[in-house]
Amino acid sequence: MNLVLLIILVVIGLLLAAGAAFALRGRRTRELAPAAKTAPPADAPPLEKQLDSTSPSDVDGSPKADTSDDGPVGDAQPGDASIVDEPVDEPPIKPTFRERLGKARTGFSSALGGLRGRKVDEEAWEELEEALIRADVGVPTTMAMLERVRARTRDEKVTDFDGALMLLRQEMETQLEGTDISLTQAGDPAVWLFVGVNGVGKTTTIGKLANRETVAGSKVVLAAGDTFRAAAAEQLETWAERAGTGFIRGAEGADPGSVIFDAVEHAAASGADLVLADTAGRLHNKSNLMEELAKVRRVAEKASGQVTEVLLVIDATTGQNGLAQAKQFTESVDVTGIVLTKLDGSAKGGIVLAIQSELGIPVKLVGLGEGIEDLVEFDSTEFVDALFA
Ligand SMILES: Nc1nc2c(ncn2[C@@H]2O[C@H](COP(=O)(O)OP(=O)(O)OP(=O)(O)O)[C@@H](O)[C@H]2O)c(=O)[nH]1
Ligand SMILES: [Mg+2]
Repeated sequence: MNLVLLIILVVIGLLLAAGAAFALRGRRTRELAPAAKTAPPADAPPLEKQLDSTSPSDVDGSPKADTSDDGPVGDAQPGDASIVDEPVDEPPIKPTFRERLGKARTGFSSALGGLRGRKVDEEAWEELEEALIRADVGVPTTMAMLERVRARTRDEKVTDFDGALMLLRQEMETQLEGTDISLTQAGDPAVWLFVGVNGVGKTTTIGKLANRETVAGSKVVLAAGDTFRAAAAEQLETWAERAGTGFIRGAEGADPGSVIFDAVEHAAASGADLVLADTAGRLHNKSNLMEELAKVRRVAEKASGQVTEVLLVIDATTGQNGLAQAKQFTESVDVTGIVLTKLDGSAKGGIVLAIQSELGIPVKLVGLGEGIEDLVEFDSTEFVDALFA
């Protein structure tokens, strides 16, 4: 009997132990199950990497924000928009005329570097003469200036070359002093005619000026007087759209004078203040083309406005040839001022001195790039400062 009881107790004990073991196993399986479901595939990157890769700063390949800082960015969580590297809209620092002169400045001023600290002697004078000619001041202007500077050096008993360079600087300032860079607007409307050889920057200059004058409050009309190519009118039209001005064009091959005449009449009728008239680029030594220009001007004068400026556009990179162009154009149309373009890409700023001293025509505007803002008034003091910087 006792044996039977013992067997029953052993069986019950075994059953209880088996039940407990089964219950424990079930609990562990439940605990492990969710983790098994979210486990990444074997080739997936670690979790931090997955989160990082969803951060917007990675989309454009820009560097990620440093979230280790204590500042506001440091509190950001992955995926939070605040960690995006947003570009900060800081107003651009406008470079000065001197800085923008770029090559024109460095060409001459680096040559002067080799002359500083020397004594006044024939060798130094010759090097200076060469530097001036290289900078496109031209032989006659260089000779005339150096003659005056040498005389003063002797009279004032200057023995170091730095002193001589100071006198040259004064000489240049005197040459450029009193340059009248004003552009006459009175004319109801005033007409400014742009002339010059091919590709010097006439149309671009008109675009830049159209913007400048519109911003200053003038009502401007652009006249597509370059009827030689259809693309020329289209180029001017694009500038008119950018600057928000009126625009008049004719058919390809139309008489340029009549297009400008129409533009002036249109400007007068619509109360515009200023007509900027483009013309086709032409070779200064082709007399028929120069005669055509004289006619364009006469026809423009017959309209309701008045031609108050004829601006000859010269490319600074063409050097002394610019002087030859200026001579020829002046003979056909009464040039009132020069626009010297591409001075940003030239080591030959001295052409300014040559033009003013040999022809007496003021350089009124300077082009320093292709952008709409890249046109500045010629500032003789800054120009000379830049050459000697
Ligand atoms: N770097 C630089 N480029 C300029 C400047 N002015 C004009 N250009 C460029 O010179 C090229 C010729 O300019 P345009 O305005 O078409 O010259 P254009 O005198 O009207 O030419 P044509 O109508 O063909 O006679 C263009 O690529 C302009 O962007 C300047 O001041 N600096
Ligand atoms: Mg043009």
